Amino acid sequence: MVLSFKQRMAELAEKKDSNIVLALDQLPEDARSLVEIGIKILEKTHPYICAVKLNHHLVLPLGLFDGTKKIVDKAHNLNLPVIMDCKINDIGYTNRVISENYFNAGFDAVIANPFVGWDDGLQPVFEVAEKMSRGVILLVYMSHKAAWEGYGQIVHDPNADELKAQYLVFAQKALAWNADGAIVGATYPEKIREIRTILKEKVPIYSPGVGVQGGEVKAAVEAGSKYLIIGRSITLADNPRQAAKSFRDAAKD
Ligand code: O7M
Repeated sequence: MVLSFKQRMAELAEKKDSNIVLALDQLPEDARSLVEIGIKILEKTHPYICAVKLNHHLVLPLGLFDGTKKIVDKAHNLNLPVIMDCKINDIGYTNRVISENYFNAGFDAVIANPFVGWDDGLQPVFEVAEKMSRGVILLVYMSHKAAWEGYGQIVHDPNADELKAQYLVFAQKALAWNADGAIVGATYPEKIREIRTILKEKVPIYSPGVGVQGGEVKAAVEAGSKYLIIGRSITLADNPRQAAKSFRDAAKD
């Protein structure tokens, strides 16, 4: 039986004793190419992380089937799944093409925005992911300062016929659509706690925002984050290996 992305992540996190997802975004300035630097950081940090997340920082300059694929292949050689943080947010037809391209380039999961809804929105993304045994992770509450403007607005929930915060409706969608994960900023532990009461063990919470953005490992994990997405505090550290290990150890404690 093929394991779902959610199951693969849970197994790997346990096997590697780490819940750190490395955001391979901004890399230190160096005479070498982005691919070489990215691969070097993976070689240094891989014992202490359970997955890698790429964003447009590398995919735009490197090209999807060229440099990016080399990084994805390297991560796979190190037994690390790779998540594409493309925040899919378009009509269904376009969303299908976006997800097919990322999955064909080897990505194990994509991140999508539930704002576009299901019908002719994210349904095709979930269909492609299921067919190709990949994952879909949904944004539920972002880590930045203005997150309240969109994710925190009060909306009418037609199912319950009541007013509630947008992120609570998104958490319910993550559950109903059987998403492989939900993104909730580590900068808002109280939101993690609230969303966790909806998702329980069924949809794991991935939290970016630790370190540079001000979020703390302990507060996020205690509130219910299963995975921590960490970028600059590792990639730009003097010693990325040591930084990854410290975050891994702090999360374990
Ligand atoms: O640790 P950092 O701040 O250097 O990097 C955090 C990464 O997580 C970076 O790739 C951001 O684009 C991403 N991110 C957030 O910082 N906040 C969010 O709310 C959501 C994400 C993200 O990963 O979205 C899926």
